[in-house]
Amino acid sequence: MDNRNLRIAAAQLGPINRNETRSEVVERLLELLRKAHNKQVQLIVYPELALTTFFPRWFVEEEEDLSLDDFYEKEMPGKETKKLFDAAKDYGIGFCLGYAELTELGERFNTQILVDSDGLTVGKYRKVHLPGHEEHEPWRAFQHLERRYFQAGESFPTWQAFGGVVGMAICNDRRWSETYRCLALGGAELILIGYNTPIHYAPDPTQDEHASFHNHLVMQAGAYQNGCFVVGVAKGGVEEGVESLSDSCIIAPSGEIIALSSTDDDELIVADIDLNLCRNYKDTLFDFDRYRKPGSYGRITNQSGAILPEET
Ligand code: ING
Repeated sequence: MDNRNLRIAAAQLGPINRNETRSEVVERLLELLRKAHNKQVQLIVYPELALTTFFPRWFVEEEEDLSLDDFYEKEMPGKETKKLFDAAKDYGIGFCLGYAELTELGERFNTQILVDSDGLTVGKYRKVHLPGHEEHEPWRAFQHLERRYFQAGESFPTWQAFGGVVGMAICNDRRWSETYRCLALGGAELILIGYNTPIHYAPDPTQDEHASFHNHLVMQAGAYQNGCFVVGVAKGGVEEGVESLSDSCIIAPSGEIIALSSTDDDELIVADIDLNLCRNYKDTLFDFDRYRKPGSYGRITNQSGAILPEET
């Protein structure tokens, strides 16, 4: 079978400060796009919430000089992001971009879009797994109010694009094995995941030292168990005082990391992948149709929490 080569890039971002304008951020995205163009990249992946600082770290009350709505996009592309769409189309480069979406109906989503090389939006994904808490919890060094500021998406769509089948996930989604399996059952060969991950996890600080290990563990496992390439792209560094994980990476269906960032700043990492490598796993060890036993997996969709066995 001839190969299905794709040159893909993870466009990691360093911190975006609260007072940085969208136009200034778009200039950073364009600089990474230019670097990608110079390396003949075909698809560039930006992080989660790539247009603003990670505002769920604050309890934002409506004030005269700041409204929560200021962090959301009411249209995509908007007037600032149109520059990115136009440049990508001129270069013939597809891209994946994470942003806070405010719909005409007033719904709020943590969203990622996939745009193909002629500038048309192929698909949109809305984050399903929302971590953190709903109410202001002042005991925390910083908040994690995604469950207050967003509503959850309800599905894991996939699309035919870039010569294969592409799916998207966002940040906390990558920690749940259901994410990868649902995407792979939709044929996904390439899963694009943006993330903003504080190193410190207030409910259990013993996890902090494992932040980098856990980040790669879940994406490497997801890639291998589903015969997929996975691209994980950070907004990292110390953003408004919060130390956030970088370690952006590109992972092969073997589970191996084939490209890894080395800074906490804006950084482009590139890999040449052959989507046919997915077949090595999907047609053998992880031949879903031959080996999976959905009839035995009822608990996975019938329950949210665990149901313990009777005392013996
Ligand atoms: N961030 C985090 C993530 O799942 C989190 C939530 C924070 C988990 C700190 C663990 C520790 O990577 C988002 N945005 O989902």
